[in-house]
Parts: sequence; structure tokens; C-alpha cells
Amino acid sequence: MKIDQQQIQDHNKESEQSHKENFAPLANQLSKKDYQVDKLVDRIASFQVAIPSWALGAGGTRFGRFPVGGEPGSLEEKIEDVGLLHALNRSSGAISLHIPWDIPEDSAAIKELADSYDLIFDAVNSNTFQDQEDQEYSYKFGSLCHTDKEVRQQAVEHNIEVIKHGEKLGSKALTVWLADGSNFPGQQNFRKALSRTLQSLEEIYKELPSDWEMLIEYKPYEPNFYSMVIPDWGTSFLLANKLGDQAQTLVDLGHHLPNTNIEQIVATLQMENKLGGFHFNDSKYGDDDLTTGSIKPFQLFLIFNELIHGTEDADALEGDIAWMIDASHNVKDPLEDLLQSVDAIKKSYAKALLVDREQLEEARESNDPVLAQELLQEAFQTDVRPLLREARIRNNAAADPIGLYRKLNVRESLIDERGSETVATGL
Ligand code: RM4
Ligand code: MN
Ligand code: MN
Repeated sequence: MKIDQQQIQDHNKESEQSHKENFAPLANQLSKKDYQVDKLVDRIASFQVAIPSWALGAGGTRFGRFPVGGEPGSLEEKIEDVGLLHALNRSSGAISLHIPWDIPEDSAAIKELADSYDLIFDAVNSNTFQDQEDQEYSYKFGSLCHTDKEVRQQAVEHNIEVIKHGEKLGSKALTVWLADGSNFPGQQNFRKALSRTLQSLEEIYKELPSDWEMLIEYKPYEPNFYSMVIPDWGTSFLLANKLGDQAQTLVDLGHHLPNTNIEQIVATLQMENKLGGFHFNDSKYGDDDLTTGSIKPFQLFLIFNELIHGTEDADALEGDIAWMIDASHNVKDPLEDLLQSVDAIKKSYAKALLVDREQLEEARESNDPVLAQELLQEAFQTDVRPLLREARIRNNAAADPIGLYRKLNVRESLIDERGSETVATGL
């Protein structure tokens, strides 16, 4: 299914008047405060967030999985789905692939297909947390950290193969997330596990094209519940530092213990030039992969506040960091959930662009926490939805992406086309 421009224009016409009535007073109010409204709208419009190929179907828990119907059964269909999202919001112009869930048989054809939807390929992800059918050695006791050289070698080779796939598609980064760790005290030698991991990463790093980055994720627990080899940003940072300039840390918002100050981690990594990318999602307890911004929107705003604060030029920020979603959809239509996620990310970005930085710095330097809080709240409480809508309209996206998605019965059409039994590879 493809959404055409006429459908979008017709939809936008319907709410044209009411949008104008909402946008004009906000634009007016912001101009009076010396904001360049056009520049703000342009920045919001150009901000793109990559969609994970592994989250286009229904996720599940270890207890059950409830299919949504019409799930993409092939990489081509996944690209079609991301194409639908991008047509609706013009903000999801990239796709992040997981290998071997999404091995392109014919890379040139896949690239061409993506191009026809105006999509590029973001970071490629390796997978050494599952055993594949044709695989010689098991990852039951780890991959890059494994006690056996052969297992480590197999995992290294897999990562190199992922880079090769990515190169053919125009990706510029490899994301490494390791499930490696242990479930019981005493099971693993921490020092050996970490140094073996470093050695394996060095092998992979050697094969990294010069214009690529290696993004290293961390996670405090799950699937291992006693220790993870890369449990936190400090360990990822340490590895990235030892590896070299092309290695960076990737912050997955769901990979922290409850109440961790993620915005501070972001500030430190950015200061050290080691912040490579994000996996956006949210979490309530210690869970991974809820819809970003659904639980802690203030945290998301504070993260963007740090990001903008830490860069000389907000325009450069966009290209400096890999922005990706990493989520699982157990009860929502995944495409609707992804539209909500992109919207939440852009809202936080827009709000952070509104923070009066000069005044905030003055308040900090003069130790005025009350004023600092007022300034943050002033931006955070601003209803930026008309700015986002304006950005979409100017970009020829749908004024209301979810509204149009539902009006066009996209899910029903996908079920008609693909059936209700297809299961997408992924989470
Ligand atoms: C992990 C991690 C990785 C993702 C897998 C599917 O928890 O977040 O980024 O590739 O899940
Ligand atoms: Mn992740
Ligand atoms: Mn995760």
C-alpha cells in the first residue's frame, strides 16, 4: 500500500482553518519573545528518526504474543511499512536493520526500493543473542566474551558480515548490543569476560570502514540477571575509548535501572565526544521498550535540553547522532505506536529548542534554582503541537498522521494484502 500526495492534501485541507487558528497565536507569542518561528519550524521539520525493522510486528512477552494482522513478512514489506510512516509524517526517513532477521538477498534492489519511499539505511545491528539454525557454535554462554575462541570468532565474523551488508545499503554504523553475562554469582570471571569482549570488539573495529562508527549499547540486566558484560554507560565508554574515535556509546533509554539520571549521562558522553546514538523508548519499572514519552516525557525533554545545550549549533546535532527508536508493541498497532513515538521525540526536541539558554546559564551561574526551574518549565509547558503540525504541513506530511492512518484503514488494507497470520521477524 502506498499513500499518495492527493490523499494527504485532501486530509490537510479539512483541518486547515482550525490549524491556522491554533498556529497564529503561538507563532505570534514566540515572535514577541524573539524566537525565529520559521527557523524553529524548519528544524522540527527536518528532524528524522530511524525506524527499527524489528519492531514492525507485534512484540510479545515470554508468556504470550498476540499478532496484529498484516505484519510484514519480508524485508520488502518492512520497507513498505516504514515508507507508509514516512509518507504520513515525513520524519521517519530511515530504517535500521537487524541481521540476520533482515538479510537483504539483493542489496541493490532493496536499496532501490527504499529509495522509492525516500528512505535511507541507518545503523545495522548484529545479533549474537540468539542461535541461528545454521550456526556452528552456541551463544548460550555468551558471544564476544565466550570462553572458547571458536565461539568468539564466529561472533566476530558475524559482526563483520553485518558491516558488509550495511556497506551495500549505505549504512554508516554498526550497533553492537550484547546479551553476554551471567546468571549466578561465581559463574563468570568478570575481568576475563570484559577483556575477551574488548579483544573481539577490536577485531571487528579493524574491519570498520573509515567513515563508519561502531555504536556500543549497554544494559544492566536481561537476559542475564546477575551480571551483564556491558552493564552501564561507564563500561561502554571505557570500551569505546580503548577502541578509538570511531567507537561510541549508544544510549538506549530502556537500559537503565529505575530513576537513573539519563540526561546527565548524555551530557557527559556528549562532552567527551562519545555519544553516538539513541534507542528511544520508555520504561516504568525496569522494563525495556515501552512507547517513548509515554511514561516520562519530562525526562525526554531534559535529555534534549542537554543535547542542545551541549552543541554549538543545533543544526549540526541532527547529523552528529544516530536517532533511532527501539520499542516493542504488545497491545498497540505497531505502526500507530511508531507514529506516536516519533511525535513524542519531536515534541521534546521542539520544547528543548524553546529553552532560553542565555537566561538559564545566568540563573545557574548565579545559583538561582528557582529561576532555572521557571525557565525549564516555561519551555516544557508550552504546547508545541501547532509547531509540529505546521512542520508536517510544510513538509507535505499529514497534519494528523494517526488520524489519516485510521481514516485510510491502513491496517485493514495490510491485512487484506498480507493476511492475518504473517509474523514479522523481530522482537
Ligand atoms: C535489546 C537491545 C537491542 C535490540 C534488541 C532487539 O534489548 O535494546 O538494541 O537490538 O533488544
Ligand atoms: Mn536497544
Ligand atoms: Mn532494549
